[in-house]
Amino acid sequence: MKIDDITLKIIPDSRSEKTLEVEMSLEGHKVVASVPSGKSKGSNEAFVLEPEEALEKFTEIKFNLFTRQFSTLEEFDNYLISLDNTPNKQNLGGNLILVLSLGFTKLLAASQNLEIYQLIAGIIGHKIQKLPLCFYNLIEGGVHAKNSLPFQEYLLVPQTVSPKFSLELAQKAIKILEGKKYQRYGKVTYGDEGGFTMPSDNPREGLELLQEVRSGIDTHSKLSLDVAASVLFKDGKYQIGEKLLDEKEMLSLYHNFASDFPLLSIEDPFQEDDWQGFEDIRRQLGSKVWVVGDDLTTTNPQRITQAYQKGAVNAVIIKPNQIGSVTETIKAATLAQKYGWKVIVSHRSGETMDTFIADLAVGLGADGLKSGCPLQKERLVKYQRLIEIEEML
Ligand code: 2PG
Ligand code: MG
Repeated sequence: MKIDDITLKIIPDSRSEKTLEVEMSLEGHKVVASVPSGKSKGSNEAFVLEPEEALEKFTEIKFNLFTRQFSTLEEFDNYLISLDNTPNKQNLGGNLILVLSLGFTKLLAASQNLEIYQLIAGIIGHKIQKLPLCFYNLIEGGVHAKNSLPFQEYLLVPQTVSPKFSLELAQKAIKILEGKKYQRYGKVTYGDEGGFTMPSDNPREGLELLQEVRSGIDTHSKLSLDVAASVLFKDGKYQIGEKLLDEKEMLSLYHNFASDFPLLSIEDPFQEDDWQGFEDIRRQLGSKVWVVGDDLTTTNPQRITQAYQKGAVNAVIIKPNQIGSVTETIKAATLAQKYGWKVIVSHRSGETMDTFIADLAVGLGADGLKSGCPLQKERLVKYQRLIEIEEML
C-alpha cells in the first residue's frame, strides 16, 4: 500500500492546547486522526515534541513515507520507529509517530472496507464477543481540577455491557450530581475531563457523594478511583490535603474504602516507583478490587513485564500515546491479557474528537473504556462510537 497524500496540521485540544491532526488519503479514501495529551504523566511515557517542531520533522520524513510500500501496520510503525531510532521516541516525538500510525491504521481499515475495530481484532486474531464497561469520570480532583479533592478521578461504572444503557445511566447520574452539587455549594464547577469538582481535601467525600448518586440510579453500578498517586508524592510521603501519609497509612485508607463502598478498581494507588506499595495492595485487596497500573506501566511491554514479575497489579490502563504507536499499543495490551489482567483502554485529560480508542477497546476485547465525563463533547463522542458499534454488532 502506497499513501497518496498526507497533511499534518496543528489543532486545539479540549484544554485549548496545541496538538497534531493528520489527514491521509489513498485511492479515494480519506481519513483524519489526531492525538491527545496527558497532564498526570508517567516518567516512562514516550517523548512529546512541540507541535511546531513535529511539523518540521514531518517535512523531513514526508517524502520517505510517500515513496515506500507498506503492506501491514506493523511494517509502517516499525519504519517510523527505525527512523526515530531512540528508546523513547525523542527524535520524531511520540505524538508525531502516533498521529501517523493512527492515520495509517484508519487508512488500512478503509482500504479493506473494514471498521477500525474489525481491523484490530483481525491483527490479533480476536473474535469480538463483548463490549467494554464504561468508566465515567464524574468527580475530578488532583491536577485536573482547581480547589478540589486530592484524588484525580471518581468514576461511576455501570455494570452493563450495553454502552447505550450505560450512557443513559451515566446521564441520569450526572443530573442528580449536578443538583446535589448546586444545593451543597451554590454553584457547579468542572475539571479538565468535564466532570464536577468538589471543594474538599478529604478523599472519602468524593466516594460518599458518588455513592449517594448511585443509590438514585441503579444499585448495581460500581465505583472506581484513579488516585494518580505520583503527583501526590512529596519527600517520601503522600500529600492528602494537610496530611502527609506513608505507604501503610495509604493502604489502610484503601482497605476502608474497599469495605465501605462498592469499589471495582483503584488506579495508581501508589507512585510509579513504589513497587512495594503496589505489591502489598495487590496481595491484600486484589481478590476483590482491580489494582490498575497507569503511570506505573505506561503501556510499555517492559514495564508491564516488570509489574507482572513483581505481582504489582491485576489490571492495566492502555493509552496509545504513552508508548507512541498503534502496533506497540496492541502488543502491550495483548501481553497484559496474556498475564490474565483486566484491560482498560483510556483517553487523556487533553482530548480531541478522535474516537479511535473506542474501536481499540472493542477490537482488543478490553474490559473497560475510560473516557471522562460525557458532559464534554470530546469524551461523549467516544462513548457514542461504542453505541454505534453496539448497533453494528
Ligand atoms: C489518567 C489520565 C486520563 P492524564 O491519569 O488516567 O484520565 O490523565 O491524561 O492527565 O494522564
Ligand atoms: Mg491514570
